[in-house]
Amino acid sequence: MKVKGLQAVIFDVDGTLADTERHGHRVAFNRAFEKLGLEDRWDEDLYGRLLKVTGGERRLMHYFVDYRGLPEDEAAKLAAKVHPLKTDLFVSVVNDDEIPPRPGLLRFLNELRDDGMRLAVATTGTRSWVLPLLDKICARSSLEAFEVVVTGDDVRDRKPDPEAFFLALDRMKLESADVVIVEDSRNGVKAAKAAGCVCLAVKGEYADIGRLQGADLVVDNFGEPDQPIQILHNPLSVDVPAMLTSAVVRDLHDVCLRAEGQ
Ligand code: XBP
Ligand code: MG
Repeated sequence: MKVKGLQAVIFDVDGTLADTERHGHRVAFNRAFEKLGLEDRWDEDLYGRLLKVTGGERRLMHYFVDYRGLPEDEAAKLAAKVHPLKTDLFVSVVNDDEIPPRPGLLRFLNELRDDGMRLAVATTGTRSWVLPLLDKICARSSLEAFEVVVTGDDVRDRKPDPEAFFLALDRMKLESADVVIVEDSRNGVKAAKAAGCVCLAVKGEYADIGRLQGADLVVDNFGEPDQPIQILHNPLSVDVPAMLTSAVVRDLHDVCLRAEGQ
């Protein structure tokens, strides 16, 4: 099959487009616990450990069973009660607080768009906050900025399962070899590789470099003129300048596919 060359870039949301977890989602979970009269509070360290489970409701279930010792049926009921409230509270965080895009992201998105690249989002998060967050971050309608937005509402399985990425590919009528996926976490990189795609990791606030090694290139940020990127893992020795550009992503894609004999 002749590979058409890079057609699209698919972005994860949490940790990739913005640092939403430590001071965003975690705060919303704690506000939900408080509103429901629960004693639970997730500090920054505990939340970092709980992030190994993607999907807020599944994370709550994991916490109530493994940390609070509740029976599964009770834990499931409580998670189902907390999560919708947390989601509403996170929408307020998105609307009221400034959750800035990661450094260099908007420059990178504009470069990709100007270079004719199709753009999509595939996240484990809940659609009711994803769309307003994308609107705020991209300072334009999310559906203008991204051709396809796949959220946790659209899939049964969460990352590291690749279902969200396969659905994005299906909706864009593309194959795995046509895209590069941008992720920030171990679960996200595993999902991208399980989808058979080239993966660029922009290390997230909670990610451990050692656990991003499955990615084809790992950097610390998207890069700005006054904030050059640091290369954290470059197994294919791709030529990476001080900022991520469309040319770098195209080169990464070409080098990876050549290395895979495609
Ligand atoms: C990150 C997640 C989400 C968020 C919380 O997804 O795992 O669950 O932590 O959002 P991604 P919800 O990195 O794929 O964007 O509570 O809506 O799940
Ligand atoms: Mg993420």
